Amino acid sequence: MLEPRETMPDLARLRADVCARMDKMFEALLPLPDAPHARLYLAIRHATIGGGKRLRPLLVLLSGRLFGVSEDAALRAGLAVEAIHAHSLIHDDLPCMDDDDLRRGRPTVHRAFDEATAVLAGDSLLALAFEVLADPETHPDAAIRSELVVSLSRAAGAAGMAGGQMIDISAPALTLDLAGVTQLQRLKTGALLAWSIEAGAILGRASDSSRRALALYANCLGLIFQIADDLLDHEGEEARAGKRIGKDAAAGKQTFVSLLGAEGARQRARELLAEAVSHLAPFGAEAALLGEVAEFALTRDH
Ligand code: GRG
Repeated sequence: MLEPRETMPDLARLRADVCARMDKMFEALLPLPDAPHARLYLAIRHATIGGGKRLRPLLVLLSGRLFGVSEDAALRAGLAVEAIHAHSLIHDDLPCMDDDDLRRGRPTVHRAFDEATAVLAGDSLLALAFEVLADPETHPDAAIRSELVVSLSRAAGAAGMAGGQMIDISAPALTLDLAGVTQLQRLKTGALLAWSIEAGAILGRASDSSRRALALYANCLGLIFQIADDLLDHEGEEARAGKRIGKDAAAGKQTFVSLLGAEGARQRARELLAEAVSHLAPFGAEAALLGEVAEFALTRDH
């Protein structure tokens, strides 16, 4: 059990608990088979266990708490989005995309294993996400499970994250302006973060007005998260980030930092933080930790 909200005001501690729970859940779902394809399981475990900030499951949990959603249900939906996130990182690191050797301070999956295994590990995680969501253990009501599956499919697919990745790949040739970069990041990074917040509302049968307020908060959060990512890519440390930095400039991509300057981007993120918190007003003190997540998204160092 995670500690109850009353004794757990500290976001860092709650996040550490979510990290531990995610590791345990992935361990339980991915036992190593005594079979010829055990290598695939090793690769998936490499990508999912023992790393990452687990921001997306944390968001499902905090959003779900606003509507009385059980921890178990929220963390199952959180695991589903974390599986898709891991799929996207494995595929993004491949030589045909970003060609990276380091992720979360460890060799990327195609480096630790090989390219074909990395493609299959990413594919398997995409499938695992929907297996978990569609399981009655996630929610007894099939209509709720179906809404989770449909909305996550949209967030991950061509109209969401994968579409954003397509624009990103084309970005050096497109010379995007601020509206273009915002649109790219809303899809590539924002769609899964927004789904994480929406998932808590779906599980808790939240009202339309609550969903609208959370969607506005999510939009700000996604942009804050991406501006922080751009700043880390611009001025962070590789050892701390656990991944190669300075990639965007080297690839000739437009980012919030290249368009606004580092200080301008930081200022824009601070404005978005104030706006994000304002959208949480209808939920009162119950939503304080979501406000802290938005602050963490900006001040994080990796
Ligand atoms: C390959 C379909 C496909 C999509 C790839 C999300 C994505 C699209 C690529 C990831 C590349 C990247 C570094 C994007 C910037 C924002 C981002 C998603 C950063 C990583 O997310 P964190 O910081 O990672 O939450 P951790 O390691 O903490 O889980």
